[in-house]
Amino acid sequence: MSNYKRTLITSALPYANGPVHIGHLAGVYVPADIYARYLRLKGDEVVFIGGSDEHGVPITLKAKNEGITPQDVVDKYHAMIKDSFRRFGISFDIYSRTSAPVHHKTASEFFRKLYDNGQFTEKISEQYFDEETQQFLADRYIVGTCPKCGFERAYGDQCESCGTSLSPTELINPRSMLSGNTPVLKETKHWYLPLDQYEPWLREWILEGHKEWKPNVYGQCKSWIDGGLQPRAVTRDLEWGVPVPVEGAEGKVLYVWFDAPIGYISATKELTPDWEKFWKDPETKMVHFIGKDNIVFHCIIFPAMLKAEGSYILPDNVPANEFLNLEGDKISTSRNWAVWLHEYLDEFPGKEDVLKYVLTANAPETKDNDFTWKDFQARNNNELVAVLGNFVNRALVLTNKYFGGEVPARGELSAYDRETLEAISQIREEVEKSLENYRFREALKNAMDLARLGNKYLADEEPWKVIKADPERVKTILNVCLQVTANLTIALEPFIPFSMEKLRGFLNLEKCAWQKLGDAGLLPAGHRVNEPELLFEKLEDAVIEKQVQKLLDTKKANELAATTAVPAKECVTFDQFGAMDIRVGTVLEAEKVAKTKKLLKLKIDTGIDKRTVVSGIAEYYQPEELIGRQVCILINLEPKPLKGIESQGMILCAQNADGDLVLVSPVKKVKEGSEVK
Ligand code: B3M
Ligand code: ZN
Repeated sequence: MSNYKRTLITSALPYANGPVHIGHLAGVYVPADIYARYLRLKGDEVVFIGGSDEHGVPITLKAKNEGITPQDVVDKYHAMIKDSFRRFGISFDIYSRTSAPVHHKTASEFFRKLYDNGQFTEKISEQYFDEETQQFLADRYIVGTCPKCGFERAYGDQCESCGTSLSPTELINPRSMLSGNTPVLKETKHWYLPLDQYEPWLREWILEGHKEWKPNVYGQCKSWIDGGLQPRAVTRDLEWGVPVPVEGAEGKVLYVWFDAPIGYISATKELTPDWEKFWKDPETKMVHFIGKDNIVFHCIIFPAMLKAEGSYILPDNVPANEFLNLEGDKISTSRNWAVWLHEYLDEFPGKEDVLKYVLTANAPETKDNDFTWKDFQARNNNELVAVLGNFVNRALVLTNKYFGGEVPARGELSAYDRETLEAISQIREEVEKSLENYRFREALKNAMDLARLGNKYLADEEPWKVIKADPERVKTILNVCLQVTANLTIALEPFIPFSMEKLRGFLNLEKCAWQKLGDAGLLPAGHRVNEPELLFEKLEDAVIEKQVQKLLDTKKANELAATTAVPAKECVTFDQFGAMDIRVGTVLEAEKVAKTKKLLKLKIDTGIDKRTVVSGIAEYYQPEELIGRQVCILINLEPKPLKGIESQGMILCAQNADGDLVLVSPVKKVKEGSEVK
């Protein structure tokens, strides 16, 4: 199958309008990184391309919301994203950005070539225009009422309440987000890529030629193609982006989805003067790692662009992943429902590999999956610590203890020894097959199975018991264990590289080529190993609970933000209001009312008298913290017995939308008995 000479790996360019989270990692960067590391270990020629997508409405909207320029936005997030990837160990050969001059030039020339060759159609259409700001409005700059569900803040391209995708002219009562005015329709000229003309070719190339693509990818392509492809506008009336390099196109830029994938080409150019062999030689295998929402752009639109240009290769595969959810809910930047990479790196220093491991073991390869902190803890404690870490640690500790750190020679082999050595010799084929087919979770499981086998072998053979009676036998056992360990440094290298580097340090072993995997003599007898440290640490409940609590707080904050105030009550007269006698008082005593959860008994100095009030605030305030506090009290409310205590008035509280009660107090101290009116 593979007569390719080299591989070009691209990973989707994240929008530089926010930090990256575990969804990005699991969907795109972790699998792409595994693949790149695997190929490099094999000695293949490979480039792994990444970069920030710095154009498009997501950037300009963020800038508008924060009152800064688009350049400020992309500078901030590009630096942040790049740094997080570096710390996490995503092994890009280059991490570039689409605001780079080389990209503007490359994208501009690409467009111009298609334009000169007559590959675009021109069309004049009516689009919304804001007369006050003198601008055409991108879809996301128009809000209005959704024609389907009546939601009043639907965007020009989608209603976020009911999910319907819309076009701006479908909105009822459209308003410009820039000025708030009603926009007018105005004619504007744009350039279109006539995708309809590429349909027969796409059908042939994908539906006939790439039946091996993942079912989710192939299926989406098929439904797009079967649904009938329409000409697609590749220019926009916007200021931020790559200017359209055509006379009479002032105030227009390339559509972000036209320029962004060209970013892969620009980044390769920035990386090496020899970039053309990666993009124009049919012996290069190009693979795009992306999330499922990007499939149409990478399988249909970008290939049609490359085909139109004529000198570029096409992707060999597009192993797009489904989505990762977080604790049962869709990851969302706007709702802050995410585990942010930069926060993880700060909160779990030295545990980059743990996250990589968990995201791979639970990768959303064939369906959406869920990340939970409990699963994260379980996989760390039960797999990385209890299996892998435990096994290699015991093998190394015992070798140091019994043989002064020298790898002992194998003697006569038992059937169990042979079986274990046999597993070593088979591991490469298994892991390789999964990796070559982009089944990364299966590949990781296969590699971990070798650790499981080693761990079981060691536990079954019990060298710590055998050592007294038969030290010769222990030599064989530990030799077998050490060969398994050495092989693990290769098999797991693409997945958990930081830990395998550490392990090679303990083994005193150089990094081995992938082809060495399966060799049961990686560590010759007499080779000296070092004293090991722990490879992984157990994660305690408290650490995990803290993360879960953080998410619960987010959920609560979101719920609160989404609530609306209860409707206003009917009018009262001044007399009715004046009839209520509200005073400021000071709490003198406070205690819980026995056998109740909610009630506190308070003694209040009202300035007129000292009276007892029973108040339902025990779940929100401790008695001690109330003493000396000023409160507002309705003193002419009819007395009422509560749990056998006569309550003489009512303490005023604000009730939060989530039900929490908060005492209302004067903002500075006033004399007891002061009227509240
Ligand atoms: N920035 C969209 C996204 O983050 C986009 C990917 C571009 S890849 C060329 O989903
Ligand atoms: Zn709607």
